Amino acid sequence: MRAQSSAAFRAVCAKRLVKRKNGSADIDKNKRTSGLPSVSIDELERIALTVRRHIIVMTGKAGSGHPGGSLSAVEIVTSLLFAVMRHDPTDPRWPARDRLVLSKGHAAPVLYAALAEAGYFPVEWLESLRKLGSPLQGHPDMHRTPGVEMSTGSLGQGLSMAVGMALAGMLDKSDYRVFAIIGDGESDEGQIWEAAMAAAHYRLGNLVAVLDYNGLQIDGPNKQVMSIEPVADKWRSFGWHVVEVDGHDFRQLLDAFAQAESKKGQPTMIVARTVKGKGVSFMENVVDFHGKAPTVEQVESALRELSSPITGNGAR
Ligand SMILES: Cc1ncc(C[n+]2csc(CCOP(=O)(O)OP(=O)(O)O)c2C)c(N)n1
Ligand SMILES: [Mg+2]
Repeated sequence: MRAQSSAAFRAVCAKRLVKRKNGSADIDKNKRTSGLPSVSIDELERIALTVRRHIIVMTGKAGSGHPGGSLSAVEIVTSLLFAVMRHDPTDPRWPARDRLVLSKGHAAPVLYAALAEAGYFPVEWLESLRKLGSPLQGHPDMHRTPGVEMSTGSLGQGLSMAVGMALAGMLDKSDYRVFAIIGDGESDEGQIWEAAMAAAHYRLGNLVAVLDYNGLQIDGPNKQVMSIEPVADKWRSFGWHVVEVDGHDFRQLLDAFAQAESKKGQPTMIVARTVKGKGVSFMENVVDFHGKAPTVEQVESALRELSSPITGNGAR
């Protein structure tokens, strides 16, 4: 049950990301993207496939964890770490880095898999998920794991911490940007809306949140537990710029992130419609796989399904 190795990807990506850093820091401090090589959609889709396979293998090996909400966020996290953010896996504390806060911290496997692929730590670490003493605990721990920006898991808090980071960046006159990923069940927390109000009040144009809108939470559909509709209107009424996308379509996601970058003085919310368990037929839209690991047989079956990339229109 070893995770699929993709050293070639990591080498390509590490080179690109370092160039990204130099492109910004050495060429022109104020130009974030000048002279940077672009990442192809094909390449992103291949990385997403690898990340999905890691999620299955790691949770299967751990015998616990949260595969459903990890699989729904694969394209969101992959876009950020491989195409959008300015960061350097060889220098995780680089002061000018963009920050990513996984507010829905239970989806740690997707973050760990993408960080490993980006080169923050060896892919072999993924096999230690949730083991006693491992750097990869069940929820992200900023003191243990390179690339983890904020310890999360207590739902509702991550967005507030991202607001604080964005405010600090503004006060320091730094041009780093802050990204936060929240869940739709997590949106039941009142603290999310306090953070929403504060971000608009402080005109945090350097803050982008993504809602992983997979329609399910821990024990059922959001619509039954606590509907968040009309969610786009809610965020607009809180003063945010809102973009709605298919959260598994890289083109739509990258367009939305580009739009967010051009918005000054206003935070952006990307409402990403996703499928919980995306990519594995017996996990898709199944509440049970919120917090249940696949069995050995299910790992084998899932890996057979995850043999070719998912393209923008959902086809393989
Ligand atoms: C404050 C708090 N209350 C309860 C939980 C337990 N919990 C973990 S995940 C989850 C459901 C989250 O649903 P959602 O945000 O939709 O996550 P996703 O579907 O993306 O996995 C709950 C209630 C928690 N982690 N924190
Ligand atoms: Mg959900």
